[in-house]
Amino acid sequence: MSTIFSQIVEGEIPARIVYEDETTVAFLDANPLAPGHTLVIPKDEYERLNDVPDDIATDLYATVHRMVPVVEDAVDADATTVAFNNGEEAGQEVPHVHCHIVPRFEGDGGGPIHAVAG
Ligand code: DGP
Repeated sequence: MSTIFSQIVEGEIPARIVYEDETTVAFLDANPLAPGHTLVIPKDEYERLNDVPDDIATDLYATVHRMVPVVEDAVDADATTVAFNNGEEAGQEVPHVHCHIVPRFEGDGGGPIHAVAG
């Protein structure tokens, strides 16, 4: 049974995709903590960061690095919280590695962990 994020990669369920290349995809979070909240995933299914091969980890970071300024500019954010919930006990709900890019605004009141504590 493939994850909900694999179904997005396959186009089986809709998502607001904002970037895609050979190995990674970025799309808007369906339950955003702030406007513009974006997720970056590897197209292949890995449950945790620990499972991701080096070359895909490099691609994943490259997409995160590329998307951070795009997301900030899109919603005129002051900053971003960029984080992985890596494992169930850390709050990971979807078992397909994903990086949260959460736009942050002056005075938004969310601490660094609170911002991704779904
Ligand atoms: P985490 O708790 O770190 O596993 O975050 C999972 C995130 O995934 C959560 O912020 C909501 C988001 N999400 C869950 N299902 C869907 C979906 O079907 N589509 C989209 N775009 N986002 C989803």
